[in-house]
Amino acid sequence: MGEWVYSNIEKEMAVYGYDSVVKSHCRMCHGGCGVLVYTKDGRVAKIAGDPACPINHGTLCSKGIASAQLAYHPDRLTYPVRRIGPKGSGKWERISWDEALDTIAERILRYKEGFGAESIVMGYGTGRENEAVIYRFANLLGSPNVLTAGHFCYGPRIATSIITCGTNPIVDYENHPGCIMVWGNNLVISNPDCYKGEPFSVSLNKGAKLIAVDPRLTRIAARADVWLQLRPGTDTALALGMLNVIVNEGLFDRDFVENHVHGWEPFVKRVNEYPLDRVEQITWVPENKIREAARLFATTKPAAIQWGVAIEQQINCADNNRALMALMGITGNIDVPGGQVLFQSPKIRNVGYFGAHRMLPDIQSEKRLGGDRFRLGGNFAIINPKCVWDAILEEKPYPVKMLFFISSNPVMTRANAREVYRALEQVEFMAVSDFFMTPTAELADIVLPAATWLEMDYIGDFWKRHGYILPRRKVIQVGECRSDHEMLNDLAHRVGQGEHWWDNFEQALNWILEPMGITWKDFKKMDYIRGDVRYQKYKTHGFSTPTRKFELYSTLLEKWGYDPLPQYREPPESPYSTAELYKTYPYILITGARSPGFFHTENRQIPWLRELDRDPVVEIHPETAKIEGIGQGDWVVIESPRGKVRQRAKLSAGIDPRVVSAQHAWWFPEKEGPGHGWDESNINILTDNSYESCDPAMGATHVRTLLCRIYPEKKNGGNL
Ligand SMILES: Nc1nc2c(c(=O)[nH]1)N[C@H]1C(S)=C(S)[C@@H](COP(=O)(O)OP(=O)(O)OC[C@H]3O[C@@H](n4cnc5c(=O)[nH]c(N)nc54)[C@H](O)[C@@H]3O)O[C@H]1N2
Ligand SMILES: Nc1nc2c(c(=O)[nH]1)N[C@H]1C(S)=C(S)[C@@H](COP(=O)(O)OP(=O)(O)OC[C@H]3O[C@@H](n4cnc5c(=O)[nH]c(N)nc54)[C@H](O)[C@@H]3O)O[C@H]1N2
Ligand code: SF4
Ligand SMILES: [Mo]
Repeated sequence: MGEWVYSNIEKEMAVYGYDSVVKSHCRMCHGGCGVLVYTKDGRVAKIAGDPACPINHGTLCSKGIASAQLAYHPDRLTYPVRRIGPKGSGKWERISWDEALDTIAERILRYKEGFGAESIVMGYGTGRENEAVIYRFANLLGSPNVLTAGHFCYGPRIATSIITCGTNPIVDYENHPGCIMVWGNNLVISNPDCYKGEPFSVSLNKGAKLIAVDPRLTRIAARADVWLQLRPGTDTALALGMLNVIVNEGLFDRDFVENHVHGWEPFVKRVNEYPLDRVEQITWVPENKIREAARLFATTKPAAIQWGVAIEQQINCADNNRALMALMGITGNIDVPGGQVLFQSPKIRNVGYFGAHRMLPDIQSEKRLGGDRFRLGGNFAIINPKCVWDAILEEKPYPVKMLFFISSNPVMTRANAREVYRALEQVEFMAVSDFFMTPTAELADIVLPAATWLEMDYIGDFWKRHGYILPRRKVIQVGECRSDHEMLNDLAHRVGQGEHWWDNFEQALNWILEPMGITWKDFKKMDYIRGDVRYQKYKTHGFSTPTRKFELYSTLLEKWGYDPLPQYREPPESPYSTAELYKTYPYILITGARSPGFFHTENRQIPWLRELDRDPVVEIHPETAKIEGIGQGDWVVIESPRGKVRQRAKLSAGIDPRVVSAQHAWWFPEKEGPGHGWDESNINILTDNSYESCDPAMGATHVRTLLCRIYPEKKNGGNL
């Protein structure tokens, strides 16, 4: 393979006059794909997939290919700025890095002294491979408050798998599962976390059976042997129904159940509370389909569940995860080739260690916002965003004085966006690090210009659980942009953390790699390193849980005061739990299905990517459209009890007529004015963040199970 790549590269270089080709590691999404970056006259001229990379085998998505349009975008921030007018005025002046970091450091020290380190909240959104440095900085500062998307994204999968079996089980596509159950996930579009759509598609082409659990007829659902079109938010009931079939028909793995699980009897009692007639009523999925899927999953070996974020953005977040883990476990698919493997990382200092979690004193960790309310989240250093907004707006339980967002756009991406906006307007001091002046950055006091993946050296996939690490190599420098790693390393020295940091970030990379006896310079010459691959490790070591077993019955959840077994709760807003409201808001609203070119709020200004989707789109069934007088492509108003926004209608027979699916994260960089239309189509104006509506253990907000009404914009006089 390697030879093929290089002979072609030489030909291409000669024909097109490229001056170099750098092997690197894309991070336009959660990252992962190996790339070849071609340069000409010192600039990136082309990006191609690296066929020798074990993650993507030469394939790339549209975002990876368009990376240079991000790096060289004319609107990019290329130097630090300070706001000189009122918040949102759009008036900024250029300052030096020294002045920017000195100002931020001075505020940090001032608030720590006056209000305690907990009054400073560090924040990021989804994973950008900077989370380990952010946690390190916060923990050493003594702040237990790092606001991430972890309450309703990926954090729940990690937290629940750690308490159930010690780590996150990853689908082993390299050994081709015989059956794949894709649950609330659309990986051929989203390529999320540890996964890429390509190896999944290869396993399908090799003949894997496919079950899809999704309220929409996605491309994956269209290829499925069984498609379960469930009512949004009823996943736990569906999984318990499938478990009921597997338990009562004796389709489980007896050896695994007898020797390796904890809590079988109470578990069986619980699944018996979910007979299929009850489950059909809750989920809207016909009994026979549930049975067919359960049998197919349990009797095809090996089998795996490809789970996605949809199961997490609900009141049943933790229990959805736990019920799906029970399905993986009792069918004997944990840690077997082609099943779900508890992969081991290479022997380096891992993200948890780098994040210095152990260095946060207990007395500070006890102050974590919402830690006593959402105890599963709190125990994994994850906080619910509303706790931060309340601490700013009402100073409860103590005042938060400073926010430092490093790669997040919370006015677009967190529930109840108007409350988020108010909190950001009110907070005493806010710093942001980003590529662009986003609606969130517009409310900051200081904005720092961040480097893209093309502008940094780093150990790619360091945080993932698939067992690989790959070098990301710096190719270019744009303006004064700096990586978040270098920026925080520098800031740490200014707030008295110097002894725990390095003279430059290359030394940090050396420190991470040190246990393997190599340096960054050695690693830079390598393609990748993979941890040891061994299966069924539990047979000799047990699972890394309090009982050393696979905990169907969670002893930790019990200790923290929760039901130790998965159970179904009706969504906080639904045709059944809020029947009165349903009369006025007669559709179930799901939000956030991904589109290929965007990454949440990102890329709306990238020409190749905006061309793929010009406008925000809401999917509705043609019958619903007819009832509401909506035509294909019309601008429509979507309204919930909390507000309304506009998107364009896309009619699709692949969605239940009672459900509508709206896109999230839409703003319009091309619009004049500091807000750039942040509240016109932002679906999080409609979402709910009340504590009662969140998952009680994890603190996840239910951005996928709302009620709404929908009507043509013109009926409303054209104004919102
Ligand atoms: N209604 C609804 N809301 C949702 C979702 C949904 O499905 N429905 N999904 C949720 C999920 S799963 C998530 S994870 C969150 C994501 O929430 P966020 O992470 O807040 O979303 P992004 O738009 O990706 O914001 C990232 C910002 O960081 C910048 N950025 C990107 N890379 C870097 C970097 O390396 N360094 C720095 N300093 N800046 C960088 C980008 O320009 C962008 O402005 O959104 C959530 N919001
Ligand atoms: N291009 C692109 N890629 C991305 C992102 C992006 O914004 N754009 N975001 C990244 C991030 S942070 C994340 S978390 C991942 C998420 O990636 P995925 O996990 O693939 O999530 P989604 O595409 O949001 O949703 C998956 C499916 O869940 C379905 N769904 C909605 N409600 C429910 C429900 O109640 N139950 C079930 N079973 N299914 C439901 C939707 O119809 C959708 O098809 O993608 C990552 N990758
Ligand atoms: S899937 Fe992610 S890592 Fe791969 S090319 Fe696309 S953006 Fe880059
Ligand atoms: Mo996410």
